[in-house]
Amino acid sequence: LLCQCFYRLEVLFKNPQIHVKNPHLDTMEEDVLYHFNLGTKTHNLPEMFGDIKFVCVGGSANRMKSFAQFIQQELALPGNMDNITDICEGTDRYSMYKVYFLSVYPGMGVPSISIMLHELIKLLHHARCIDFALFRIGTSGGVGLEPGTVVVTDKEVDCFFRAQFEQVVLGKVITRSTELDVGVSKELLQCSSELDDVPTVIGNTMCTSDFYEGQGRLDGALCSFSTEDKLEYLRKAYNTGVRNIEMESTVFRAMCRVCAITAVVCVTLLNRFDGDQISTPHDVLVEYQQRPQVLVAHFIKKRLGLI
Ligand code: R2B
Ligand code: URA
Repeated sequence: LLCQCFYRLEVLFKNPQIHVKNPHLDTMEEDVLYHFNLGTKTHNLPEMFGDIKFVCVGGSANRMKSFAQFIQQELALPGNMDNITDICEGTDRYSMYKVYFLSVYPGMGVPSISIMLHELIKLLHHARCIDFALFRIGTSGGVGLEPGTVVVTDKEVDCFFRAQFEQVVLGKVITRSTELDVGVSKELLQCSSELDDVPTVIGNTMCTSDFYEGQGRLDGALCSFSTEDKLEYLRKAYNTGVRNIEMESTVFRAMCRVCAITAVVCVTLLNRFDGDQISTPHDVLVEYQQRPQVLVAHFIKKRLGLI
């Protein structure tokens, strides 16, 4: 089974080699991936990472560590995972665990994940990885959904419900699309129907740059709007197809869609029509947070023909 699993890991995803879209990189003698504490001269990146077939980013540092251990167990991969070490521990910025796949904690919010993605995409490029997929797993606020529902993202939208990611570059706004031609969302939805306790829908995910006012919460340190304003905005979001709100998805898709198969899978911790505070008991939240992991693990196992 083990040999079969390794063999199959090679054919998990069909995707050409990653192409970084930066001509300047070719002229550099060395590339230091500063926030990972890795570099092309100091590390043999093809040897360290060349076998990577999928990458999951999201959650928290601890969750991504236990996710690596969970996948190793589920796929019966060899190695002692009790002492798994953080490849980025020299920097304190991000956390990264490797077991034939990468499990990365990218911090919270667009600026943090965007720095991480620049270095991750270059890492996969330098390591000459081919045929792999990138998943964002995590938590979110639900819009009109039962708490605990998993949302597999159809389209990542900004706060104006546009499927795009805007960034200021050299004083000008650059717009990158989050629209996807080939996705795996339907395949993930099918997987969820084969699992107990992973209620899942496909919907749009709104990405914001703030957890409080930016997500229409009334419970931040500042609040500039009324309850009616908040509900009207959430209703508008719902009517355009938004089913959850989080803080990284647009830049994740915009940066990765050109170089890998991608999927965004986030569990909802609360229904934002019912409130803003996350007061669900800790053990219930822990179980919710495992749902995207269970779904992605099932998807991988199915692709590998293990189930
Ligand atoms: C979901 O949860 C975090 C905020 O609590 C943020 O990283 C996100 O996208
Ligand atoms: N993460 C978010 O970004 N928003 C929520 O409401 C819950 C988790």
